[in-house]
Amino acid sequence: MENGYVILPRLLSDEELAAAVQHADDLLKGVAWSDNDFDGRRTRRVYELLSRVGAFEPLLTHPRVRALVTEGLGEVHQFGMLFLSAVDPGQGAQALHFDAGVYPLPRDVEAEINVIWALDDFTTGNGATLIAPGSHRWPADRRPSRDDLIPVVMPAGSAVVYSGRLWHAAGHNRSEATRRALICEHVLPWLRPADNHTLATGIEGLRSLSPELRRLAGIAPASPYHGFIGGQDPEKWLHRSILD
Ligand SMILES: O=C(O)CCC(=O)C(=O)O
Repeated sequence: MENGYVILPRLLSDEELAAAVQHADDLLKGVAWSDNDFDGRRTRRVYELLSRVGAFEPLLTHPRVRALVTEGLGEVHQFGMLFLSAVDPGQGAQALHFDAGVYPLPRDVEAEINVIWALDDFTTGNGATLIAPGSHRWPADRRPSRDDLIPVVMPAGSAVVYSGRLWHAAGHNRSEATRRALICEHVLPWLRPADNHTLATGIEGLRSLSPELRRLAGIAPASPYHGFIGGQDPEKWLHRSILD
């Protein structure tokens, strides 16, 4: 609450980490570098992960992370942007930003709680995420200086959970190896999430998700009527239409 982030070291078992890394590598096959400076022209990104969750499921639903996100946003929330990121050698530091900056909300509204899962060790040399501790409480006109930043150094299998108001950026990868991460935003249920998960996942894809992931895909109504389809809870609608 005070610093705007917490590092949860070594949350994954060796088996879970190895499976997640293998899944990441499978998804990254044939993926080209991004075509813009913000994402990074030496960075590969994979989106639409809810239609190919695979070995990422234990990361997306990890109870320690889920508890923190629920504490910050309440029981009902949804994924915002969700992507696999591979920061390749030579990728320079990303532009500093805070994720909730996409919403025209006052700075004191906590609209997002986000997670970066380290699939490789995050080091000062390979572009560990840079954060400005406490910056989630800064006024709207304050920007971080170099002295405000620290790297999120953590071993593979760890996660950093942080406020969507925290200033941060991917660091400069000066190493010889790729730095892979699973980045998972969670937003309040009445906001439009950055990614369109329902369209990307499709009706059959949504049905095949676990109930928890389906809720996080945006199926849980924000409140009665808010998010309904055909006048009812989309969870009921999805299952009723199987029977039709
Ligand atoms: O990869 C990272 O360390 C952070 C990436 C990030 O903040 C973003 O792309 O929005």
